[in-house]
Amino acid sequence: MKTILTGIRANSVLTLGNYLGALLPMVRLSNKYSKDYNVNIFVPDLHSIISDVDGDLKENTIRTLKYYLAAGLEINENVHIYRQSRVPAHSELCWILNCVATMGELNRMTQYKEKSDGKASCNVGIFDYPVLMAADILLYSATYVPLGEDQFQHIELTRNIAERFNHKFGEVFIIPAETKEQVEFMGVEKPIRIRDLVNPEKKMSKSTASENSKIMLDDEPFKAAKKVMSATTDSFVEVQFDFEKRPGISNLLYIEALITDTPLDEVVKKWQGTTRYGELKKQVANSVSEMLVEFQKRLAEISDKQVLELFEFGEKYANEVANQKLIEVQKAFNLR
Ligand code: AQP
Repeated sequence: MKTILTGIRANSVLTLGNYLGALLPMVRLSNKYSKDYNVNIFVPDLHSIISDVDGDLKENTIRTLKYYLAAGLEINENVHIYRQSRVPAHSELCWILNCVATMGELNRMTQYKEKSDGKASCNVGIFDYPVLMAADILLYSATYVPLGEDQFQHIELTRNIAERFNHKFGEVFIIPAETKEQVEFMGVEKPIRIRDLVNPEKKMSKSTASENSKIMLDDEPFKAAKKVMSATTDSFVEVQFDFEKRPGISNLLYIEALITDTPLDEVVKKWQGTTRYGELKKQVANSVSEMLVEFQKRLAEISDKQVLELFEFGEKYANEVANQKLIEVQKAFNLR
C-alpha cells in the first residue's frame, strides 16, 4: 500500500492558514483514501522546539491531534497517529542524512532564510530541520505528503537527498512524488498559501506578532469575523481575483472557496467585476465564524483519553516500520 503522510508543528494554537493549507486537505484525503492507503499523521514535536513554544508542548501535541479529529478525520486500522519524539528512528536517520545533504542546498531553503532573517544568531535546528523532515518522510516510504505551499521546497529537497542516497547505496528509499503530482493528488490547482490579513504579501503565520494578521483556531468566532472585516484589501473600484496585484481581496475569495468547499472559479465568478467589497467581507466573515463555531464545538467533545489511545496504536506501528527502514539504511552505510 502507498503511504500518505503529514505533520503540523505543535508550538502553539494553529491558524486558519494551517487549517486550510494542511489540516483540512489531509483530513479530506485520509477519509477518501484510507481504505487503500496507509495514512500517517504525526505531530513533529522535535520540529516544534526549533522555535519558542507557546504553552506546554505535551498539551499542545494532544490538542493538535484533536484538531484533526475535530476537522472530521475518520479512524480505521490504516490511519496511524504518532508523536515524532516517541519514534527515535527519526533523529537517528536525520543524523545519517545530514551526512548526505549539503550545506549549499540547505542554505537555499526559503524557510531557513525567512526564519533566520534579521537574527544575529539562530539555532542549528532552524537550518537543519528540512533534513529531519526528509527522515520523517523517507522512514515510512511516503509517496504523498500534503502540505502548504511553503513546505514544497522541502519535499523537493527530500527527493534530492533520497535520489543521491539511492544512487550511491542502492534502492533503499522510495522517492516521494514530485510537486505537480502531489498537488494533483491534493485535488487543488496549486499549493495552498493563505495570506496574512494585514499584510497580504506575506503568508499567515502562527508566530506573527500582530493579532489582526491571523485567525487562530481558538479565536472567539465574533472576534475572527471582526478580523476579516478589517482585513487589508485594495483601493480599486471592482473586485478582481489576482494574487499578484490584489493579494488582499484574492485571499478573501480563496478563503471563502476553501471553507465552503466550493470551486474557486465559482466563487470568483460570483464576485469578480462587482463593487461589493463590503458584502464580500461580510460573507467571508460569516463563513469563518460559522466554521469556527462548528469546529470548536466538536473540539470540546474530544477527550485526551481518545487521543492517547490513538497514540498507543500508532506509535507501535510507527516504531516497527521506521526501525525496519533504519536497519536497511544502516546496512547500506556499513554501520551494521
Ligand atoms: N499560511 C498558510 N497557508 C497554507 N498553509 C500553511 N501552512 C502554514 N502556514 C500556512 C502549512 O501548515 C503546515 C504546518 O506548518 P508548521 O507549523 O509545521 O510550520 P510553518 O509552515 O512554519 O507554519 P507557521 O504557521 O508559519 O508557523 P510559524 O509561524 O511557527 O513558523 C505546513 O504544511 C504548512 O505548509
